[in-house]
Amino acid sequence: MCPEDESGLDPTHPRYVSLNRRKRLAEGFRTGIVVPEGLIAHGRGEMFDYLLGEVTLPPALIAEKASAAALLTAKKPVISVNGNTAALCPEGIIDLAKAASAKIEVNLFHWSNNRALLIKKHLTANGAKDVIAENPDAVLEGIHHDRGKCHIAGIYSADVVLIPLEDGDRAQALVDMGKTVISIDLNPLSRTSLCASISIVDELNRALPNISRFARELSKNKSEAMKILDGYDNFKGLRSVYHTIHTRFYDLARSQ
Ligand code: PTJ
Repeated sequence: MCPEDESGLDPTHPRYVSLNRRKRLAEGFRTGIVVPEGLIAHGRGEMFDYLLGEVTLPPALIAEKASAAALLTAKKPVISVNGNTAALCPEGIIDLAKAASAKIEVNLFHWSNNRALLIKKHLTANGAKDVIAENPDAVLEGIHHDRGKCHIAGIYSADVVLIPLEDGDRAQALVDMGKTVISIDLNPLSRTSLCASISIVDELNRALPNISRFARELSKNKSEAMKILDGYDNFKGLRSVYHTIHTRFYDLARSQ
């Protein structure tokens, strides 16, 4: 008999971490937090994580530090949370909101008031306070569809928005509204990664604790945070990710 953890998974399985994430997502799907499309999005993310070697690359770490700096120096920082993000890493969202004094807004691509409430409940059960979720009272400029729904007290009036696992159209709308947009997206070719102000090409569960750690470090030195932001070059980071994938495949091809 193999040992099992409380989730019923075998911790000695070589893909235990990945199986655990799938389990959280599948549970989220069963409880109505995650939409079916979210399962597809996760598969796409896993595929890109394979290409990256399932590690936080140096350019991702730089982007995570710059993101911490942007959140800390913001007037109104907001973390946007969708179904996948809530199911995968509620602890990470809540801890980052604390570390960066950011608001949490449930903001959905496949909007429903009921799902927003379910996600709010899930976050609250995990220790979140003051989650903005139901009854949106604003729309993202240029998005005349349910997926534009948001809150004046949250994303609509925010100056810096963190958007994990976000759709490109909505990401672009936030950029067009003049906000500093931080994406977490394993696909370095997605419209979201290409249009964000700071593109973190890393897995959500690795990225969030890194940003929190940097936020705690930088909170003691805001002028250092400003300096980091001033010197940050997003396209340099994306080029470095493309280069890493290329080199990784080149080396693998030569070694076989
Ligand atoms: O809950 P909703 O209604 O707001 O819908 C959420 C989804 C994810 C379905 C919606 O935002 C969507 O359709 O997103 P996309 O356009 O599929 O983009 C999601 C991006 O996140 C893709 O580029 C994936 O590669 C990436 N991704 C998936 N899982 C992870 C990830 N990036 C980082 N970490 C992950 N775990």
